[in-house]
Formats: sequence, structure tokens, C-alpha cells
Amino acid sequence: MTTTITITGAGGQIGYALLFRIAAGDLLGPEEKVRLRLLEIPQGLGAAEGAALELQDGAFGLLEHVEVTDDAAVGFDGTDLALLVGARPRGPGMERADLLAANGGIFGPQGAAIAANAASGVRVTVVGNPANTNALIAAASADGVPAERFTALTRLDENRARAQLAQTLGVPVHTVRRVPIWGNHSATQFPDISHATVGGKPVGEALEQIVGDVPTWLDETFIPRVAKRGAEIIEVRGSSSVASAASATIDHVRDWVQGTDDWTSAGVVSHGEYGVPEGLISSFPVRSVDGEWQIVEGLELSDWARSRVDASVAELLQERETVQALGLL
Ligand code: NAX
Repeated sequence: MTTTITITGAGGQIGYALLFRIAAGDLLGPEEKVRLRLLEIPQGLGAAEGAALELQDGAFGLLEHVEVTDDAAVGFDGTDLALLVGARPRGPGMERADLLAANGGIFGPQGAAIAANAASGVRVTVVGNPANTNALIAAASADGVPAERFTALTRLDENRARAQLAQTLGVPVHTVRRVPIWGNHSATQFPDISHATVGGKPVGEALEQIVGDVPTWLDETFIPRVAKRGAEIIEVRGSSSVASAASATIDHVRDWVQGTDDWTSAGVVSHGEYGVPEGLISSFPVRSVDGEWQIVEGLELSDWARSRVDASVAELLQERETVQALGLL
């Protein structure tokens, strides 16, 4: 079988890191052939075309076809998986409302183009920031496509949180499970360790032995470190997260398509779960079952955790109000 995958912003950094992982079979496994559509704006076409030449030179057995375009109708034609990476970055002096407006001008038309051209079972993953609200705008513009097919990437935040916890505990990262991100992919996000396990056991006691006062450690060390990891990478590397963001995108889409054996995190549409207002695209603990994300329900939230979730959801609501006032919803 062959899957058609569209990557917007394919001429950018994350796009470049994603393309070769996908062509190598990291997303859909060693049996599934892929057809890639690289959608760019005119200024980015050269970089995307160069990447396409390199893909050719990679001689990937699974790569059936690569097409580079700046026409959304062509870019999303028959697509099964749309990875919306290209976005308008925040410029100097740009207010948050300006940023939301500029991105609304990208994600609204892309949502409409997906509805008009993509395969009927299309799954959309928004990476470009502000990812949750961009996904909301795209979903609202995609008449006839269920909102459940539009998701925002928060897996990088979860991977960062699991890695920090593993490092603190001195255990391999794969043994750390159930560290969901709640809310917005922003500084207000809430990486939640209340249900986390290490090797199948709750982390509580082991963590207390190492860090002492766990609540203080969460407030002062863990949560700020995870939420500000992007800034830390920029400071150390001199450039934003690229390969880790591409890797998290692969994790998200692979799990969505192939299923999960435990919880993970994704920005998905709320139907009112945990009191998150209906229609918002918020990060939740999720499982993927039969190709669909399901929110893990019934988890206890302490008053402290509740206030953290509420603060991030309040930010999402504010973003929704701003884009509504701009006429983008
Ligand atoms: P780059 O600036 O390297 O690449 C962006 C590319 O998008 C450029 O080639 C540009 O020409 C293209 N583009 C812009 N508007 C477009 C449009 N309307 N249609 C198609 N292509 C368009 O940025 P990069 O480092 O690749 O980051 C991409 C996005 O990911 C940014 O918005 C960034 O903030 C976001 N991130 C999101 C993360 C997440 O966890 N959700 C983490 C990583 C990253 O920060």
C-alpha cells in the first residue's frame, strides 16, 4: 500500500529533518510505501526542491514519489496524513493578536484546502505555532471533516518531561510512562507526573528520596524546565529545536495510525472532558485505539493540578476569543 503525506513548510528546518525519517520508514514501518507532497510558499520552494533532490539521492526503497508545490490544492490532493509545520513566526514588535491573525491567514485556507482535496480519512497534525489555536482554525475551516481529525503536537513536551524525569531518577527513559501534558503548547502547559510510573510502579517514593520536597521541585524545577526547554535549546544550540521536534512529530503520527499500548499526549478537540470547554484543541492524556485518539477519562486531579490545567485552558480560551474577534472562526 501507499500513503500520501503532505508536509507544509517542507523547506524549513523541521521539514528537512522530517522528510528523511519518513522516507526511511520511521513513520509507517518498513512495508508501507510513501508519496510525499512538499507544500511551501514561493520563498521556500527552492529549499523544498533541494530537499526533494536529496530525497532522490537517498534512494529510499519506500519512497514512491515526491512533489514540490506552492498550490494548496495540489499539495493536499488525496493526502492521508497532513503535517502542518509551516507557520508565521513571531516578528519583532508583533503582538500575540497579530501572530494569531497572521497564522489564521495560513491555517484557515489550509483547512479549507484539506476539506476540498484530501482523502476522506485524512489525519492532520499541526506543528506550526501557536499549534493548538492553529489546529482550531484549520478544523473550523474544514467543512465536512470531523474536528477529531485535527490535532496539535504536544508530544515534544511530553518527551521532554519523560526525559527530565528519567534523568532525575537515573533510569532509562523508556521505563518512564504516563507523563501527560495538559492544555496549551506554551509556557502555561502542565506536564503532570501525578500518575507517572517507572518500571510500572508509581514514581512518588523514588522521586521523594532524590528531590526531597516533591511539590517544590515540581513548581520550581521540573515544570519550568520542561516548559522553557525550547528557550534552553535556543540558548545552547543557537537555534530552535529541530530534530527533537521532528522526532516527536513522528511519534505522534505513528501512534495515531498504529495505536498505543499506554497513554501519551496530544492536542485534541475537547467534548467537555475534565471541564475543558467544548471545541477547544487542548492537550490531554490520550490513547490511540483503532486509529482514533481517545481521551483517558476518570483521572483524579488534585486542587493544585486542577489549577494548573485551568490556567493553561484559560489561555486557550483567550486565544479562541481573540481569533473569534478577528473573524477567523
Ligand atoms: P522554519 O522557519 O525553519 O521553517 C518554516 C517553513 O515554513 C519555511 O520554509 C517557510 O517558508 C514555510 N512556510 C511559511 N508559511 C507557509 C505556508 N503558508 N505554507 C507552507 N509553508 C509555509 O521553522 P521550523 O524550525 O521548521 O519550525 C516550524 C514551526 O514549528 C514553527 O512555527 C515553530 O514555532 C514550530 N514548532 C512547534 C513545536 C511543537 O512542539 N508544536 C516544537 C518545535 C517548533 O518550535
